[in-house]
Order: sequence, then structure tokens, then C-alpha cells
Amino acid sequence: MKIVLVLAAVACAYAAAEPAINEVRPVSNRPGRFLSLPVPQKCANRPKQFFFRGHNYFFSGSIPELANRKVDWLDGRNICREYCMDLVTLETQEENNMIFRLIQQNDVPYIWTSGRLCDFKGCENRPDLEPKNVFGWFWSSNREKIQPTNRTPNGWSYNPWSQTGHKKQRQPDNAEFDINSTTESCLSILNNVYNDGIAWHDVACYHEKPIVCEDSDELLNYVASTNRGLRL
Ligand SMILES: [Ca+2]
Ligand SMILES: [Ca+2]
Repeated sequence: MKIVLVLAAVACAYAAAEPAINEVRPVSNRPGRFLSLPVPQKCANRPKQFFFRGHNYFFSGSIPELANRKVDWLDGRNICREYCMDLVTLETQEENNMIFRLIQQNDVPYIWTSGRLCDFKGCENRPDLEPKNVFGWFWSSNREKIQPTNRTPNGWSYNPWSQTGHKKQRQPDNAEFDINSTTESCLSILNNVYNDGIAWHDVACYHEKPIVCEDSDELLNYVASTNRGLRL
């Protein structure tokens, strides 16, 4: 199932650098941020660290030029997008297990995924997205809906959302909103931050984290069709 939405509406991340929940609401000092376009030469030379079901992936920590970068959610998307990729989407348990293993084996504290809460312009008057914390999540890379957050997804044997967090409640809990009025609109995988193993959490999008990029069919097809002969 696809949700129609405005791509530019993701320009709502904030700039700050604090891995923990902040006491003070972060100030947006980069207004009017937009999605980056793919760069054909970067797409052709994109890092192909591992391959699964037709898609290449890489973890930023394994790529020398990105190894020390931690970025907010939108910058994460844009780094991926220049390579004709996007932040990772986890539609199946098999793919999710692969990324959980990557996090475990590399002892990564957290990463961004392309999961996003549909809480911006274009998401209003959508009864199918209510309540938002259960039905309002989607993968921004391909705009596919994420299954309801309060139950084990169809085809899975576990619920990837953590059963605990800052408020000792199951995720998504929008915990930072109570602290500094910032909505937790982006989907991060945290590695045992709340003594809960590796699990999905809703997190405010301004936090800076390493990323996992996955091939974007949409961007690869676009670059292929506009650059005849380019090997992708
Ligand atoms: Ca995927
Ligand atoms: Ca949370």
C-alpha cells in the first residue's frame, strides 16, 4: 500500500548534536532544506558493501570517507540519495535480521532508517493513518506503509519496535515531546540503549547518527534513463 505525500515535506529536520534526549528544544538553523538529487558518477561508483534481494547496501561506519560522520535524518537521506540510494527500508523480517546482525557485529550504537511518521503537510485528514502512533508510519524511501506498530507484523515472528524506552513504555512513545516539544518523527534502530537489545525506536529527527543506505529503484531507474550507457 502506498501513501501519496509530498517529498519536500521532509524538510523538517533540525540541526543539533546530542545522542541523548535534550532538555532544550533544538533550534532549526537550516530552514528550507530539501532532498538531494542523485549524482550519476556517485551512483555508478556507490559503495556496494553487501547485497540482498536485488539491492546493494552499505553502513557509513565501514566507508572510509563517511566512517566518522554522524548526521541528522535528512542529511542521512541526502548522503544516500547522491549515490542513488536512500536510508534503509525494512519490509521483511529477513532484511531486518540482516541489519540487526550488522549492528551487532559492528557494535554500532544506533543507525537511522528511512522510517518516518506521516505528521507533516499532506498527512492531514487521513483516517487510515490514525491513530498516528499505530498507523502513521511509512518508509520514506519508497513511500510504503509500515505495518501497525502495536502488533507483530504479518510474516514476522516478533515485533521489531522496542517494548520499552525513556518512559518505560513500548515504542513509538514520542518521549522527547514531553521534554522539549520536539516530535519523535524518525525511525532509528538503537542497540540496547534501554537495556532492550537491538530494536526500533521513534526518535527526534535532529539527532545525529551513522546511517545504512540501500539502493533506491526509483533513483537508479531515473539515473539509468537519463544517462544512457552508464553502468550502475
Ligand atoms: Ca529494504
Ligand atoms: Ca521513542
